[in-house]
Amino acid sequence: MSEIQSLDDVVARATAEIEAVESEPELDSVRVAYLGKKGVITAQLKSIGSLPVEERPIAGKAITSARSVIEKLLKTKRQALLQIVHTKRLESERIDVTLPGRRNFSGGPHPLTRTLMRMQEIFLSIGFDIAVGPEIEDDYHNFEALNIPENHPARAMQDTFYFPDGRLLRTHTSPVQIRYMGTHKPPIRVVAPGRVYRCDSDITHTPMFHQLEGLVVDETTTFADLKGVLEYFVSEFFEQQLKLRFRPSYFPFTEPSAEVDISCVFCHGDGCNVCKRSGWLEVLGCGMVHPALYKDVGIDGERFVGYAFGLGVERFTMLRYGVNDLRLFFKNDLDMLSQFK
Ligand code: 2NM
Repeated sequence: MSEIQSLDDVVARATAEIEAVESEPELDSVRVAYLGKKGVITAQLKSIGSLPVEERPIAGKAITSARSVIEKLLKTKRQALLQIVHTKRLESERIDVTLPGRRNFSGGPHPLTRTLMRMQEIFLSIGFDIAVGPEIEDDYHNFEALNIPENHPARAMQDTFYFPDGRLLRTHTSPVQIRYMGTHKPPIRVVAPGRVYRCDSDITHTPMFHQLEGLVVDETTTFADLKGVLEYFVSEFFEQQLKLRFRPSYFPFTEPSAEVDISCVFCHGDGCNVCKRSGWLEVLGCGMVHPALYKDVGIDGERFVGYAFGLGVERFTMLRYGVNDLRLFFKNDLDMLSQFK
């Protein structure tokens, strides 16, 4: 009877200890204390041998039943502890699926790229080819072949970026057309878009800018053809019927040469701030190809005539999108660029 009473105490103590446990390692030490090799219950079982034979079955039953009660308590507690760990983990890893998603910032072509693509589409649609060439050029293709004399100011160090070996960064895309004439026979219809470089930097000039130049060479090409193509091009580009005004000018590579004004795309000729109340915007240079350019490329200047023109891509982009500062194109300011998507 005394063993049974003390067994009840053991179970009561074990129950209280298991109840108080807060972690699995703690629970394990309680288990060892009661059921381990040197545990309380194990000691009780060992002591059965010293009891009188007739008491042994009763004591054995009582001890094993106490053991199974403790085992059951341990098992239940272990499950409860696992449940707490699980709940805590679910809580900490909770995802609020109602939160708005992270924004996906998508880029787009630079406004100058968009203008270049738009210009090329227009010229492709009227039968022009597109040609590109090196940005590092030699004196021959950039100046000499274009009839630009040795003493011309454009050749000076303060206007052109020279490399120590005499090569240079092209100052216009005309060398592309010189190269094109060397590899293609007339009829020629080609535009050359790309980067060009000049030693110039102020609010209206950047050391690198973009040009698109055109060249047509055929047997019956006239200045009237040039006027027609330019009028079609600028009207398509600005999506409005524009008037053109040709003013006599001079370029070494064309004769005669002209500067081209378009009726103001903002005030349509009435006069505004952009056109300085003149109603006109200067946007192009052009002329009939100087016969000297045909000499080295093997085109017969008696049989063929041609026209050429050149324009600044930045200027066209500013007019089309209403950008009032050239330098905005080169700052990579996302607030500015994201307006062109
Ligand atoms: C201009 C004005 C006039 C031009 C000439 C050529 C070439 F190489 F074919 F002869 N390309 N572009 C030209 C003519 C460019 O820009 C204001």
